[in-house]
Amino acid sequence: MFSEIIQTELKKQLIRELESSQLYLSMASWAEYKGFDGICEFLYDHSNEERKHMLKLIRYINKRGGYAVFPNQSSSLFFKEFSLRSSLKELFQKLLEQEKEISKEINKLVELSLQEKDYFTYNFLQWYIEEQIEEEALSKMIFNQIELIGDEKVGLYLFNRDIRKNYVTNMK
Ligand code: OFO
Repeated sequence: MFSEIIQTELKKQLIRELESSQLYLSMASWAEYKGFDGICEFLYDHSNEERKHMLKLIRYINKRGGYAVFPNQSSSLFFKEFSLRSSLKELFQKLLEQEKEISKEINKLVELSLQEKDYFTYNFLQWYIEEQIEEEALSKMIFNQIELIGDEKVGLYLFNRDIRKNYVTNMK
């Protein structure tokens, strides 16, 4: 049974995925503007991934007989922006915090699906758990590297080059 409460909470999660996508898009634009051509590709790619996570939720809600509606355009999520004055370290710190926040919400959803005895949703959410484990670990690893490099220009140059080589899946 697909309860109202599960539907409502899944809809909130699809908005969070859209928020992540929007935030990473804003970060990608920042990185491109600053000349980090590898980092920006990573972030554009990450933004697209988050949009796919949102789509997956929309399709699931509708498949179960719900209706995945969107908030109206005055919602704050359309203004998620990464400040031009921020640093690269702040960018990856924010990204890590965002991923941790999403993991927390996924955990709550899993708990709710068990309380509601909705094993279809419980099963559906396993994919998100795997995904968050990977994304949190990757974000943490990148943040640690950035902390290590600091303002060292050669280090930043190599990092920018390596991130393009190692992590970007959908190159232009
Ligand atoms: Fe949607 O995977 Fe991260 O946030």
